[in-house]
Amino acid sequence: MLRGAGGGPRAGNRRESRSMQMGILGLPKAGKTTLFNLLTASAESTDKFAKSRDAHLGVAQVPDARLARLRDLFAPRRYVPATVQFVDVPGIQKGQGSANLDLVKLREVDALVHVVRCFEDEELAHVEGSVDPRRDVADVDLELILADLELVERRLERLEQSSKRGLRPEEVRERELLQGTLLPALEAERPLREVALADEDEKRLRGFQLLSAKPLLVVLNVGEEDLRRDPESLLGTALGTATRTVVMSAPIEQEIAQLPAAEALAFLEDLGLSEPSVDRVIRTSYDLLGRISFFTVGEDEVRAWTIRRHTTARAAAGAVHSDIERGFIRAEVVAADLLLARRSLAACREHGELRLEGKEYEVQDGEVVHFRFNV
Ligand SMILES: Nc1nc2c(ncn2[C@@H]2O[C@H](COP(=O)(O)OP(=O)(O)O)[C@@H](O)[C@H]2O)c(=O)[nH]1
Ligand SMILES: [Mg+2]
Repeated sequence: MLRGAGGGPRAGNRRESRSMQMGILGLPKAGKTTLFNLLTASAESTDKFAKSRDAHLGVAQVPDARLARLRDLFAPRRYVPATVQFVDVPGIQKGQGSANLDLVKLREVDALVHVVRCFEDEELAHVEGSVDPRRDVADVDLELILADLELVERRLERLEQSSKRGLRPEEVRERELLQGTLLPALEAERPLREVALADEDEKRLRGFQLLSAKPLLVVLNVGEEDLRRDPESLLGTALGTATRTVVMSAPIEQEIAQLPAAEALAFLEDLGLSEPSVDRVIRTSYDLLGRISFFTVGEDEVRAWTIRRHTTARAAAGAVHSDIERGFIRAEVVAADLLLARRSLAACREHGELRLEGKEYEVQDGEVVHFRFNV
C-alpha cells in the first residue's frame, strides 16, 4: 500500500532542506559588510557613511583543496562545491535587547559570526570612542543574553498563566528547564552556548531560536601589523570553549581577492599566512555548524554533499536522492587523498582501497562515495 511506503519518517526530513545560514553581527563600522562582500563575492556598499537598514543574503562556496583536485582529475561537465549562506545585518545598537530589529533577523540563522573591530583608523571613529575588542565581545554577547532573557521570562509568564488549568508533562519539563537552567545562566550574564544541555532539552528549545545559544565565530578584524598575533593576546582573555576565532585584516583580504592566484600565494607567503583568512572563516563556519562533506565523482559531475557529522551511509545517500536512500545496498568508499594518488576508482579497487560499507557506516569528511542501490 502506498501509504505504508511513505508512512515512516520521510527521507526528505533528514535532508538539508536549505543551505546552512550564518548571521554576521557586530557593532557598526567593524567591517561586517566588507567581510560579507569578500565571503560572497558581493558588492554591497561599505563606504564610511553607508548605513543600510536592510539585511543582505549571499552564498559562499566552501573552499576545499581535495575537491578542486578531484575536479582537475575528472574534468567533469559540472563542478559543485558545498556552500554556506551568510546574512549581513545592519550594525546592532547597544542596550536595545529584543527591541533590536537586527537581532530579530538573526533568530533564524544556524550560527553567528561576530566581526570585532581591532584596527585603528583615525578617520573612522569607533562607535564607542576607542578600540577595545574585549569590551565589544562582551557588549555584543550581553545584547544576545538580554534578548534571550526577555524571551525566556515572557515564556515563563505564559506558562505561569497556563498552570492554572494544569500543565501538561511536556510543559512542566519546559518550565523546569527555563526556570532551573536557562534563567540562572542568563541572569549571571552567561551565554547559553556555554551551557551543556541534554539532546532532548536542546530539541525542546530549538523553537525559541535563542541567540546566545547559537554557536559563535568571533572574527577579529585587525590592522596588518597584528595579523600574526593570536586571538587571546588580541582580546586579553580566552573565550569560552563554544566559541571559535579567526584573525583577519579586511583590506589585505580585499587585496588578495583581486590578485591572480599565483601572486596571491606569494603575497600570503610574505605575510606568513597559509591561506586567505576569508577561507578560514568559511571553513570554520562549516565546522562550527557540525557539517562535513563527502564527494561524488565522475565525468558528468564532481560534487560535494553536505551532511551532519556522524551521518550513516544510508542517510548520506538521502542527501543525493531519496530513491538512493530507499534502495540503498552498499556504499563504495575511499578517502579523496587515496583516490587522488591512484587517479581512478578502478585502480583503488584493484589495490583493495575501495571499501564496501553497509548502511550503518559513518561517512567521514573528505570521502568519495559511490552508492549501489536498487529501485
Ligand atoms: N582601516 C581599516 N578600515 C576598514 C577595515 N575593515 C573595514 N574598514 C572600513 O571601515 C568602513 C566600514 O566598513 P563596513 O564593512 O561597512 O563596516 P560595517 O558597518 O561593520 O558593515 C569602510 O570604510 C571599510 O572600508 C580594516 O580592517 N581597516
Ligand atoms: Mg554594514
